[in-house]
Amino acid sequence: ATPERILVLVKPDAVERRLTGEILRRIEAKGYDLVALKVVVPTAEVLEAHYAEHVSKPFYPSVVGYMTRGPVVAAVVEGHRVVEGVRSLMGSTEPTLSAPGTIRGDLGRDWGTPAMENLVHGSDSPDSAAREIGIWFPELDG
Ligand code: YYY
Ligand code: MG
Repeated sequence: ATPERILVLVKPDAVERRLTGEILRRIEAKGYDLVALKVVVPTAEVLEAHYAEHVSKPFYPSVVGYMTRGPVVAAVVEGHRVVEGVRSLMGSTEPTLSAPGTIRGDLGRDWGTPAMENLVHGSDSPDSAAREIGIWFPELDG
């Protein structure tokens, strides 16, 4: 069976702060494999597909402004129970409340901006991962 996969996005705040290497380092150091990687400025269309569950929420316009302000690094990461593992490495959604030792807890904070700038995205289930990988990496099969 193919090992489990997750879509990871290093978000524009992390790219701006030159934290891409640090974030990917933590994922690789945990023992997961990078199987696809690219730098891309997301379009509104890609974000609408990606954030389908959030499009109608009040914070969505600020998320679009945040996520389209510069490049993101998109990655497909593979490994046993990688969704749970990467979600654990990321920490909880709000950087201020994320545990120390996590990416968001160690490197992120609340900047008081309209958008919650939390450095990284990781799919929340294997099904979400498959859906999101199709959006960001349509050139990958399976
Ligand atoms: O999966 P995760 O990124 O931890 O959080 P989600 O609840 O899926 O929200 C997606 C994305 O939306 C989050 O990373 C920041 C943003 N957001 C926000 O700006 N304000 C909120 N109240 C909730 C989420
Ligand atoms: Mg989510």
